[in-house]
Amino acid sequence: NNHNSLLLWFTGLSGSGKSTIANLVEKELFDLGIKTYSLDGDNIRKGINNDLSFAPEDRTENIRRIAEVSHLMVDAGLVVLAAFVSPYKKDRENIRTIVKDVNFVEVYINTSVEECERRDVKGLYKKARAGEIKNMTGISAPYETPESPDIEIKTENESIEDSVNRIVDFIKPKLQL
Ligand code: GGZ
Repeated sequence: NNHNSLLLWFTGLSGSGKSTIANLVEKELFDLGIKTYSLDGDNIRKGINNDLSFAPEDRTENIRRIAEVSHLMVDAGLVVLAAFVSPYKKDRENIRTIVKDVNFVEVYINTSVEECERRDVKGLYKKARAGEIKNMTGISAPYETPESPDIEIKTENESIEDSVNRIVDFIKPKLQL
């Protein structure tokens, strides 16, 4: 059990700011001399999980595999930052079971679906409204709100700098610096 490693898990809607915040947290950790690795849709859904869709059972399998991979990476001594919609409560609870003995921090990036749709960085909400994408979280698929995340970030009320600092301050005591 490595005391310099942990799993930081970001959950929230598409476009909520998970990856943006995770990347800034990673930068801060790098400056503290901590070895990190980030997992997100870009490196996971294009690789190991390229056989999975956004149907509920595939999302469950997506999260399960990511939790297993994260467990290995944390075991290897890394701080792992995982940014996935992870909309189902039972899937998020399963992460805790899978990584059991390692430090696990759940960060809920709470941005309203209205705001995510306004931003629509990738044009996915527009496509979902047009019926071109099915199972779009927040539109045609559920997002089950985390009830007791370790950290909740309301991106519409808090600056990104403050959010990043709050996360870094929360995990610092959990690491040997
Ligand atoms: C939600 C979708 C969908 C649907 C494609 N629903 O903003 P993004 O683009 O970069 O992040 C979203 C990503 C979600 O993949 P995850 O692996 O995080 O999802 S889950 O945890 O639920 O398995 C979005 C894009 O993929 N995307 N279609 N229908 N997000």
